[in-house]
Amino acid sequence: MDEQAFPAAFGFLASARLGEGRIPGAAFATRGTCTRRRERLRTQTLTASLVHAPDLTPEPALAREADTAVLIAGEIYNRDELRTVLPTEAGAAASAGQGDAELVLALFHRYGHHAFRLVNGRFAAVVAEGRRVLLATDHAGSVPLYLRPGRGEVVAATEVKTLARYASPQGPPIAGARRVRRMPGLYQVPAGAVMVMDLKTGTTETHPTWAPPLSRRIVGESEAVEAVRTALDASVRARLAPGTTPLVVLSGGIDSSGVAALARHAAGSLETVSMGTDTRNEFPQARLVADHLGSEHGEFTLRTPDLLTQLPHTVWASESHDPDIIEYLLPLTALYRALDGPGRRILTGYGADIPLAGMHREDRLPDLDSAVAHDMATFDGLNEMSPVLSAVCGHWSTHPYWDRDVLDLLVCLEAGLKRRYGRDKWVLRAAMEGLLPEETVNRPKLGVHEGSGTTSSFSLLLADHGIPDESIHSAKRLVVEELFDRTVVEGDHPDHVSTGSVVESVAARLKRGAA
Ligand code: AMP
Ligand code: PCX
Ligand code: MG
Repeated sequence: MDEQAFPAAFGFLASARLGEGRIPGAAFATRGTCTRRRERLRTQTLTASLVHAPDLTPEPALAREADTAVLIAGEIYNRDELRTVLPTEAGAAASAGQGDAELVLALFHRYGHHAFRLVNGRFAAVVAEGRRVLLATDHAGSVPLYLRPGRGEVVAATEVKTLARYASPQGPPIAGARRVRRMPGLYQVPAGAVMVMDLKTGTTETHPTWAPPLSRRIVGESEAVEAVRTALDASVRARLAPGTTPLVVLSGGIDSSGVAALARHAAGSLETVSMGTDTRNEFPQARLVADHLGSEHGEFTLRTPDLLTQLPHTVWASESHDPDIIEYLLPLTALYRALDGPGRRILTGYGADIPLAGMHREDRLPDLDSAVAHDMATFDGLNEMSPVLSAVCGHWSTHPYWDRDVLDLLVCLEAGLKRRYGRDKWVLRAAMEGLLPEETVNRPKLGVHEGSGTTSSFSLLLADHGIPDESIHSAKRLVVEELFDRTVVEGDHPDHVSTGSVVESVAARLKRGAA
């Protein structure tokens, strides 16, 4: 396994405690090796179970100097830029392969909690110093981070299921943090935020480190196209592991095809994989791109009933109970689970439709910008980019469109650049011209849940259980919530939770309610 293919840690369960600490044990959905670590500081002890790729040392995920300790899951994409603001020795130490925790530690010494305003990455981090504990997420909250706050001890984890035993109704309320369904006393750290807690008093402050741009920029066509191509290219390059062949999950739409093209040019080689079901696939469109780029391409087909049996796994991994999001994530879960063999670093086109309003299919610009503003204001807490979705099979996934710089740029482009000449996502399509077949650049694309037939098969399953059309969406919500309660709150393994029986019980409940 190539060392560079993975971050030093995929996730953690950590405790920061005044005095002596106990090392918490954890059952993660993330597949990997668990390593325990303890750092005794002057007034507190930071202990952690880190889950990481087998055969790799998690040491670069931890750093300690005097009375400060840093723990990080995930990775940083603007390392070189960050090093330029550090004193030469700290910059040199951080670049000597000592890892992202070392880099965060050096930034923290210089900027305090404001350090997290500088980082462009996919991470969740804990900093312990004195009697303070800091919990930080990346701008997108793409690695979910949960906590049980308290006086004397704070427990934090990248999977909330590992905190289930810490749930308690007496938990103090916390301003600025989201509560977790049916897990009283547990909270989720907001996207783009650092929470600072005082272990002695139990008080908490939440500082935002990022917010989606609200303003829009008027930019000429060619300048906008060039900026998008440059930003996306840098984002893809930052996500490649040197000396390895990138793997892109390819639907054949412009989003993932654009990532595939840039990855192919940057790395010199490429692997791609597409999935479909027996009711629907986009294999020809993906194959066209794969042939054009000369990638080593794989296809696999899933039977629709087999796809639906994976619903419990999708909820268990993402810890999301939003029915629309679960529908988007279901085919991806199936795809990641079908990629057997050793863990891989995977690039996806996920998320491009949010800043570009790609799902919005009409010409009116006010509605387009309403969709962008709405989606950018509501993504937090949905966990749609959780690394656990692929890490359940030992893979590390990353999403170039939600790179902080790419996202800032795409969101703030005026709506007329997003929908132009009757095309959706025009600026992205124009940026990819010349890199992809003309047909790929111009083709309007279905969402992953449509292209793979997920939406229709989930609806059909509910209809087969006698649920009337007008109740399908609310029934989906009930099914997904029940799956969350079983696999996340109660800790049942998803292999032992049957989608069919949950659907049956929801159908019965709805019938009783209607009677
Ligand atoms: P979409 O909104 O369809 O672009 O879906 C999000 C991302 O998931 C895509 O950009 C691809 O990276 C991936 N994806 C979606 N559908 C498929 C598929 N059928 N096969 C492989 N990857 C897919
Ligand atoms: N997508 C979208 C994102 C789904 C919408 N999420 C949201 N509004 N928070 C994308 O890839 O951008 C599909 C299938 O389309 C997933
Ligand atoms: Mg898309």
